[in-house]
Amino acid sequence: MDFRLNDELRAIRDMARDFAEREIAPYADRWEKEHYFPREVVTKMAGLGFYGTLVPEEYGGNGMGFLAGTIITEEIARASASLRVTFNMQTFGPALSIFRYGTEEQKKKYIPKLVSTEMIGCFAITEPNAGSDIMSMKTTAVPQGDCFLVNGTKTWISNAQIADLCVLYAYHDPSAGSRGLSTFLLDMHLPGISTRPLDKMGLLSAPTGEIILEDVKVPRDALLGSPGDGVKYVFASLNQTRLSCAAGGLGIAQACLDASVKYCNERVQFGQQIGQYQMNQDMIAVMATELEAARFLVYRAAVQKDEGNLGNVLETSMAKYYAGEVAGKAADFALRIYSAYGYSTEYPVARYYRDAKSIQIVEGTANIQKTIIALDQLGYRKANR
Ligand code: GRA
Repeated sequence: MDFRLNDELRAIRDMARDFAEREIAPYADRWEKEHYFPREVVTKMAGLGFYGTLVPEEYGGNGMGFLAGTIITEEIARASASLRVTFNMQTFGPALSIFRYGTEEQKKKYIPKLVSTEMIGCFAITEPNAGSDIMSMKTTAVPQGDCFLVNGTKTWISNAQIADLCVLYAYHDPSAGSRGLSTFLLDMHLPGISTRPLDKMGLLSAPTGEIILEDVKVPRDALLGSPGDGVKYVFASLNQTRLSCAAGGLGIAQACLDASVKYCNERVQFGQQIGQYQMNQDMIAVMATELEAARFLVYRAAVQKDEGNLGNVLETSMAKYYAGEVAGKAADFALRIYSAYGYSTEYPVARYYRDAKSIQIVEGTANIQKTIIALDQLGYRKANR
């Protein structure tokens, strides 16, 4: 067991941190206010290889691995939690699913364009009545002639309104239970697809929307992997995107700690810096310790994946659950330390507070992660596959 990052990973972390501090942090609050998705910055990140970590060179990636991808996500989230979402939409979700299950033709067609961000990706699981309960989704993709006829509504889809490619989960045979679920590489520019933007509390620079699918004719070769394997792919994909989401939680918590330390050393009340007060020291100590504990959980899950264990659902769920809680608490503490200035939009702390809540909700809520962990511990359902 070695707790130190090697030289290569330290260099990647420093590069991502430097990029985030120069190109993202100074503008993040303005972008949020304007609900602006800075695609030009995303393109720059692609130029640095940030979206190629899980993909080998032959498909335009750099194969640096899960821990590298995790560290990059963390550093970007520290400056803007909205921009951490792009890692799941390009790499941890679509590119990795296509790499694992796609045909050679599909890999060549899509992966290099996702890595370079020439194509913006998304994945569509959630529906108005299928949130935590994935399997109750209603979208169908029924075989018809040389196509699948797709109908349904997906909601809370990151990138819905800007995506070129969507990894869509839908029932090709609604009567076949979980064996009726399949996965499709949906060209978002096909006739019959419309989108509607959704407003939300935070992550305002990350577009979110509904996708409405009305008699969309999807060609047969858009099927990913085998028909009926959708259930396997959707849970396997969530087990990778949850890692990147957890890394986002680390970034937010680190931003909260950084901001709190700075303010504790600046702000003077009752004749001394507020960092001199033990009640603030308590919060700083708890934030620093819990963040470090969360980081070890997240990095361990990433290292396991780099060792080939992509079915580490238990450890990934623990990492996602705990990183979400730590981000939420760190944001709460930062707001207490900043008080009225934390509540104002003059400082980024209010943004951290809004964004931290998202980590407890997306990619499976905190309660879903706890359910997965508890069922495993109680011996009711083994988490790791
Ligand atoms: O036996 P079977 O053939 O019927 O299959 C079952 C099971 O074996 C079926 O799924 C299979 N399965 C798996 N297969 C491979 C279950 N887990 C796995 C796995 N890890 N790998 C149904 O299983 P079940 O046990 O009966 O499941 P369930 O009781 O229906 O639900 C389980 C559970 C609650 C854990 C699940 O539904 C779940 O994880 N729900 C959370 C939904 C979620 O995470 N949504 C995220 C939406 S995407 C998103 O938020 C994007 C945000 C973007 C961003 O910001 O990053």
